[in-house]
Amino acid sequence: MAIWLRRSRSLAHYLKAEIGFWKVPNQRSFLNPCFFNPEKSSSTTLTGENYGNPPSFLGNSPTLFGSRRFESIKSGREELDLEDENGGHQNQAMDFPGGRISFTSEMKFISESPRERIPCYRVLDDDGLPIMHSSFVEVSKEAALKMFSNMVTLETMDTILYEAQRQGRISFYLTSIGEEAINIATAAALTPHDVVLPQYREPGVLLWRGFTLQEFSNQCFGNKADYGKGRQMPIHYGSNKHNYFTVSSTIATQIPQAVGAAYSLKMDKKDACVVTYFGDGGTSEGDFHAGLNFAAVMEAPVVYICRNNGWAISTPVSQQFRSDGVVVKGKAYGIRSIRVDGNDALAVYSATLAAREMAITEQKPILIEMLTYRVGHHSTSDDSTKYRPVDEIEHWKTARNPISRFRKWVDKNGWWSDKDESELRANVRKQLLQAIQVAEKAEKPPISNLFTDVYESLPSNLCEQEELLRESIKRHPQDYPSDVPV
Ligand SMILES: Cc1ncc(C[n+]2csc(CCOP(=O)(O)OP(=O)(O)O)c2C)c(N)n1
Ligand SMILES: [Mg+2]
Repeated sequence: MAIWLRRSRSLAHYLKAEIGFWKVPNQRSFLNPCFFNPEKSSSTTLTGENYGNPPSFLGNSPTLFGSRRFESIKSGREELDLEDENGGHQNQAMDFPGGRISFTSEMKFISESPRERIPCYRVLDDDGLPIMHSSFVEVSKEAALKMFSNMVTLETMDTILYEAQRQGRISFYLTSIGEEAINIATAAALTPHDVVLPQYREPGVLLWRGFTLQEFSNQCFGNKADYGKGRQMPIHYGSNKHNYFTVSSTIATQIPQAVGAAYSLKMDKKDACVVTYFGDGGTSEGDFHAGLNFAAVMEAPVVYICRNNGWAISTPVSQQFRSDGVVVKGKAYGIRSIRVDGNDALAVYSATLAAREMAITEQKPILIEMLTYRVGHHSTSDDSTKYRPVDEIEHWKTARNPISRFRKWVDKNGWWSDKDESELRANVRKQLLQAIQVAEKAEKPPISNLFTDVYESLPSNLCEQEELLRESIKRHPQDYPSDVPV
């Protein structure tokens, strides 16, 4: 009996730790239809006024998830003498630096490939129908239409600026096609105070925050109005006003940087978190591992959003890791994690909203692995048909398209028509073409800008380089763009 009681107590503890994953404060559950079922929910509606505000469904106290610091930090020789299953006595647990660990007499290696893979949270099926009993945050008509319009705008911007590169008008471009739901629905779940450290395939977050088509075009054309003063390649957007760090092509550098930014929010007791994005390829960098470990140990409020789109340029995920994707790596670092269908805007939105709330109220990192697919080539410097089947691309472009799936759901609610859509597309196209014309004609930043903004006073080697550049332009004017003021 004593043994049964002891075992049932540890079972209860286990359940609290593991199944607690599904619990929220005051015994409210993620699965409780009062909080997520669209028919019954009222408190979790995303309205035009409150989108971006913290949801009330998580309350203010910590959730009962299993993540915790392990109980004991006593280093120790102390071993606890406990009764075993067979009624015998043996040393069953010891205090070890970092926490208590139980003993087992079974020599058992942890399997490298569990039979069941971590399931993927989704709300809408491929036909845009809510899946029975799915738990999600209701979205108002106004907010849903803003999300949908932003996804269409992003797709249109990508199509036109990609063409502009093909016409030789800009030097480089990279699309987010196929990943519009991750871009827009994560942005919709954040507040403008949340600090974003992007990789490079997330311009939709800036779009959602109000960065204009003119501002996107100015950056791509590197003109005088570009906030980076024309010193970066196209698509390296950044905006102080929008709390969006400038894109850095060096893969994964933003992941540990996000911990520092989040720790500063923590010290200032801000009601905000840091959100950092990266691709599956980013997780193959050491920075990913250092960053996650650092965030977990420092309890930094950062939401890690991995866009697992199957490819890192031409390297498929199967050549990057043998683990069950990225989500399982969170657990290894002591980070609460979830796998989400990245092409289902409602699932992306709900999971990000919950992750943000937990990161802030509990002051700890959260990892979301979004499963998606890079429908476009890696960039204008790539031809992905050389290394992956066209059928695969086509399948994701059509059957698993995130915009059309969300459109079907919006349609079913009676909120949208074909006429609305063609008007929207025509309008965005017209605005963007105008923005491109303006950006193309605008003056370029002067050559002197190449040397400013790093050092307070220019060091001698840079003075020398500037002189050499100016001499070279004088001697070979035909080799330098005539529209850049010298
Ligand atoms: C440190 C570093 N290594 C390599 C590269 C070259 N590179 C640019 S993008 C990329 C692939 C990144 O893939 P992923 O993180 O999955 O993002 P995706 O392009 O799929 O969105 C690589 C290897 C780089 N920019 N920086
Ligand atoms: Mg990738």
